[in-house]
Amino acid sequence: MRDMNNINFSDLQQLISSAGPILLTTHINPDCDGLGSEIALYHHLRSIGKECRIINTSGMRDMYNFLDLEGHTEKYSPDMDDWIKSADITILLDIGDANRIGNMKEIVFENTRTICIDHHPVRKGNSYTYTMVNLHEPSTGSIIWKYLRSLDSESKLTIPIATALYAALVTDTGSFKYYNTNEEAHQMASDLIISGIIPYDIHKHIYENRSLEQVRLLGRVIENINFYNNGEFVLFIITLFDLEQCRATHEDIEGFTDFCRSIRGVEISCMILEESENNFRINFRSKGKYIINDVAEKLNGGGHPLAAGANILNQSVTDAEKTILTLINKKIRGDDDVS
Ligand SMILES: [Mn+2]
Repeated sequence: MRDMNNINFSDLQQLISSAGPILLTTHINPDCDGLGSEIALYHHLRSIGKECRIINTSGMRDMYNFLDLEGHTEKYSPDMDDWIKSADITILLDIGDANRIGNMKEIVFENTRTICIDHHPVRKGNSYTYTMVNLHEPSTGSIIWKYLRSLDSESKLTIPIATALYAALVTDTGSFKYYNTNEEAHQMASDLIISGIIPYDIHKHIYENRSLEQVRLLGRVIENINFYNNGEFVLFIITLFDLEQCRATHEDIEGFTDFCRSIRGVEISCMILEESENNFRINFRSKGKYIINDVAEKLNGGGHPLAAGANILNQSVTDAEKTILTLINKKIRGDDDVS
């Protein structure tokens, strides 16, 4: 995955130190890894006197406000275009596919140099000026942690930085459960705890903060899951109607695909989420017997071997479901050209 534009920490440090204003951003519907990475980097950049802003296409879920008590993250609006045009560099965090910065894409790519920092593979056709991609890192926050440690290995990280990085790490490793959890993940956690964070406080914000609407929606999902391929494949569909009935939002689906994967005998779990009429977000999770990012790639998506996603646009839900059942059936039977 190394290419000519893949930079190392000292390259990044040089780029930052010689740069004018810096824009930080992450993908639409940002998660704790994207937000934590940009917030941690923001505090660092400000501490070295850089002018920078965090501007995201989507707003932030209220439950993540603890990551940004001072309110540095901003939601994009066109009146920010003048500032964005004045930015020298944009650092895109946790976003290997530039399409996932939504309606900021054009202004960012036309006016600034771009650095993609990620642990997902960069999608083909993306034209980042530089990339810092390491597929072996459990989170993008882990890359930021290593970068900050490459600058100063001695002193404690500030509480806002350590909080942001811990949230990134704990969510992307599924609380240190997923296959990507390694020794360094625990070393990073240890370093952040030494820096003064209290893991349980962060855990409470993220995991003991469910809305009633989310629990209602999960109940509906559990009632309506379907099993295929001798129970190895579980599929569930959430339509706009389901969301409306539960008064839930797209944000409330976080963790559902993982939850369904946790059922005994299930190897692959898949969610079809109707994001707007006849447009679907597809999430795949695998327990490890099958890799599924190749399936996601068939749908022009991508991701990690055991956690990937794609979009299916302008199809009926029945057709979207059929497409997925066919792909997964081939994958499980092993008689396909997918793997
Ligand atoms: Mn991530």
